Amino acid sequence: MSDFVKISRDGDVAIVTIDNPPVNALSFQVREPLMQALTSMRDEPSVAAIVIACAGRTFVAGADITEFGKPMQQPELRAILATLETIAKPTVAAIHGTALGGGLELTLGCHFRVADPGAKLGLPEVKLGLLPGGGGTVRLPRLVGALKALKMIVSGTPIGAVEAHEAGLVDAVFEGDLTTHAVNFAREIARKGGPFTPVRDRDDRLGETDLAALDAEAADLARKARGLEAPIACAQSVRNAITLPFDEALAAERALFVKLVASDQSRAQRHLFFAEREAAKIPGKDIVKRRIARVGVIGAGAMGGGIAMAFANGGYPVTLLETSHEALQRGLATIDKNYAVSVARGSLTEDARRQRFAQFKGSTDYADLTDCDLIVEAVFEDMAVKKEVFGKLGAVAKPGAILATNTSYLDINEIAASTSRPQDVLGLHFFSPANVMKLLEIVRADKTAPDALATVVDMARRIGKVAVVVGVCHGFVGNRMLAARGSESEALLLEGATPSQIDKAFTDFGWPMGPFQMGDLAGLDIGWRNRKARGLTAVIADTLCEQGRFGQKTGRGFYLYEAGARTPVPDPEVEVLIRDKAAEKGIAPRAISAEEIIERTLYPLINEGAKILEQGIAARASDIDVVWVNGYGFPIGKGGPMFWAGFEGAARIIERLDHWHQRTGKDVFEPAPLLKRMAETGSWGAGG
Ligand code: 3H9
Repeated sequence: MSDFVKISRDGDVAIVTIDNPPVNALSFQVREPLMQALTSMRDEPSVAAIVIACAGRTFVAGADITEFGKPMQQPELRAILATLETIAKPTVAAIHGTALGGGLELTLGCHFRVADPGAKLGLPEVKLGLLPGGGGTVRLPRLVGALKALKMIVSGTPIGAVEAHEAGLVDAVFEGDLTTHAVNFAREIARKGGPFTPVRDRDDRLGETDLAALDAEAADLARKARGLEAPIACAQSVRNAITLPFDEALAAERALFVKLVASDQSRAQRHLFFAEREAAKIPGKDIVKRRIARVGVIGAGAMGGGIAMAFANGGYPVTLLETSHEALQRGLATIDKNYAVSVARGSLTEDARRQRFAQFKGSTDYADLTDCDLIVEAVFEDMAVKKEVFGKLGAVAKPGAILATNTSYLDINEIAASTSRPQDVLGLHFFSPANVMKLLEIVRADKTAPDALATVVDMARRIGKVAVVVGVCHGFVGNRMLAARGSESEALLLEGATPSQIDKAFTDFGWPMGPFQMGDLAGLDIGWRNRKARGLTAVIADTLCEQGRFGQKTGRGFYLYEAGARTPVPDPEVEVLIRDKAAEKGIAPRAISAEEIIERTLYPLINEGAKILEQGIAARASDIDVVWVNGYGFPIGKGGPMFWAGFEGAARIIERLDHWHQRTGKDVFEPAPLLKRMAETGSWGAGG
């Protein structure tokens, strides 16, 4: 017996309970006593069957991720599974909460699996840049078929208990006390008598595999992997399960796992796993939070509508405010249409659609916001307009209501000063489309009260957002760094690169799209307006906007778009424009390599990140990574810009920045002191 694994008895059934809060990860401290418990119960004549269960809120949620990259202490999970498979008495896993990764693999070493109706089962290793390394790719296809296993393993998305039951992964789903049901199930099976076939020897479902269909699916997945190695290794390993004898397939899976666990991509993805959880931690965690029962959203345009949907999806009733009845009806109709699309795609049931839509109350009267506990404005990005809104909110909102602005750039301290209650004001910077994008920059203004901040950090989790707390500056973390990237993308055009050449360097690097495709998608007029307000220029982008080329919405931007299509088509007119503007500035075009494109655009971005850290706008380097991966599509396999800087080496980054600084004299190239310290110490400091 140990603190982490306990054995109890219910008559002739032994219950082995794992108790390693918070998620029962299979740490060394669990594996050792678990192995002992299983061998002793195997050899105990008075035991007819064994149930493996977990204490606390979940079944085993996987291997202990913190152990990866360190020498693995014995026994490993593989050895536990091999021992489980020597047990002739029935073994039953009782699954509640989540059985993930090594947790699900542990259940696959059992003869049977029973589950609570709310349980979720999956192999999410791919999200950590890994493949299941405890036999999951070889055993799961034996229960659910190769195609279903491939989809589960390559997506990493868990399935519910009912689906798992239908698929053959779970043998029974029980309402009520799961351990009692599992014990009765085990006893009944033992009474009927064996032999009981371990999953490794069940190959009845392997014969049904259509290898051509499997290969087609794997090829499609490889195409979508965008340079990530893990999804391809997952697909290869599932194929091995079909084409190789069990032990050979298992050995091949192990070899792939060992290679991946040591890879930069997996290190990067594991960094992100912990970075996301770290980002949600703010000082004063035990602070008493305010209650949010109803949310108000001002503005029912694309942004406000998306924000309102995000809240409704998280279960909050929403009051949606517009200036006119027509605008309100238009906004509500768009929301309704968006939900209908989700129903048509099968991601939402008709019932859920009705429930979500019923959360909305429309209004054109500020007085209707008096019962809201959190009010988010998403009106026009203009300081005077925002101040007017906050002035009205100061008058109508109930005492203690949190007043949030969705501004992307404006000074929230100035906005807060326009109310009589600056302690209640903060920024909630959603990313478009707000009901889809995971990132939420929570902006703490100088006078924001700690309990207001803590309340919205909790709220963010409830609506499924990855929250990062940032400070006030122009563009906060994400857009401020984006500006550094943008100015160099434009400079590269003038020096001889084309938009498609730059965008291709980005997609080859692993981004979903390059800066010009992204600009066209978001609308070039947004940046144009913002530059004009600040007296800045971007000669190519400004000229395109002057010509009414705002991007996809006008069918023309840096690229051409056929009616209704989103595929960018290079436009010779734009290339002529770029060369003309370069000639006007006396810049002779030169050949520019993909390597230079990446370094010229991303090194200044990292440099800006270092300045942001120095100024305390972000608390940790890893927070900046979370912003870039979740809000801007920075490739997960590189871990975010600040983590990737570690791969590149700060000394090299400084050397290139110095070089360009001498050539251009631009501030963006002036290396931040923190970057220099990174070069000396190899760390950004906290969260690096
Ligand atoms: C694997 O299994 C490999 C095998 O195939 C092969 C082995 C040979 N390890 O997310 P939360 C911590 S790979 C260590 O906030 P929730 C987490 O950091 C693994 N720590 O809770 C946090 O710590 P803190 C495959 C872990 O309720 C705390 O637990 N499995 C692990 O929102 C609470 O986490 C996965 O990838 C872990 N495995 O969500 C599943 N998991 O409080 C990973 C969590 O100090 N886990 N922690 O910040 C999850 O997806 C979610 O944690 C879960 C709970 C859904 C379980």
